[in-house]
Amino acid sequence: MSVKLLQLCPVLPATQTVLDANYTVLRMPSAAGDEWFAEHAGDIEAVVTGGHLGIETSLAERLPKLRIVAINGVGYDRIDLDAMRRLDVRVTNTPDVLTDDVADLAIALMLNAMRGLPAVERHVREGRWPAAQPALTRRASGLRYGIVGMGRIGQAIAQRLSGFGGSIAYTGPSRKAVPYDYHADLRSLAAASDVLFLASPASAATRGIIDRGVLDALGPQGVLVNIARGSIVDEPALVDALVERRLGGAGLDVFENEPHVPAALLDLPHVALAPHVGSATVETRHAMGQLMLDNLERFFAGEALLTPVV
Ligand code: 8YV
Repeated sequence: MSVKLLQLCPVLPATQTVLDANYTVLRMPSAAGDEWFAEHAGDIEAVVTGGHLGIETSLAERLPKLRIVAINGVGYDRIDLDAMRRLDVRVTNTPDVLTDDVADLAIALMLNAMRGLPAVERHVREGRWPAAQPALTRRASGLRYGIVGMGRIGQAIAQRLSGFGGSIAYTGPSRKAVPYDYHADLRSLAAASDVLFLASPASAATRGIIDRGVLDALGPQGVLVNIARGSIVDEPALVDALVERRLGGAGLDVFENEPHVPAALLDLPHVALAPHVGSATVETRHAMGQLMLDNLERFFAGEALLTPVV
């Protein structure tokens, strides 16, 4: 009898094939009631979930044999880690394998917001080139770049930016061994930046830290790029700043209430939007799936986890 595993998010077909071959995979109906829990919950030992999804503590508490939550993603902000420790549940994630793709997307969003690539492409596709040139855009190189969160992804963004000329500075809970200026204070970093990249993990400590004061410090020429989590930003304050042009632009892959994007952002030409696709390449999603599977396999073989969170 194979281990019973509850799958909360879709994975690539190749990953799914391995899951199905090695586990008894269950999915939870959206309206799972007491009957479903009575029939299945008693012997579920593993949960597979996405970084943006996590697992509610109340669900974990209803799975008495749960031993491991394997996240197919790097973020673990949707999981109460203290609760998992209390329930004696291990948690794994998929760091490193997605770093480069997420950093690439951060640069792409900066370029989309500043060079207006979606708009100039529409200009060509809609046959408007023969009649008119598109509006001029803004130079994205040689600027003062600020990075909030100098972890793996922040460092990968900095590496890419080093090819853009200009200067790089960062903030975070502590100074890192990197050759960039450190600002202990987020607002001071924003005031000293033309483009501010958000690459920090989401937590209670980072909720809403990009507030009106930070956005105003970034200012009417400043651009905000967020490839981390929507919760880091006070989203209504961001929308107001963009609509009132107190902020120069934004490139956003993540939002407070995904998949819902504030309607006011949809028509703003100085805003580039993406539907949380930082890690969404075939190569990276395969690597994430494999790392998630490897963690599960090692756990049930009694071996050390490759990328444990808890
Ligand atoms: C994905 C992510 O959206 O890794 C993360 O934390 O947010 C993204 O890679 C997701 O986790 C895929 O399941």
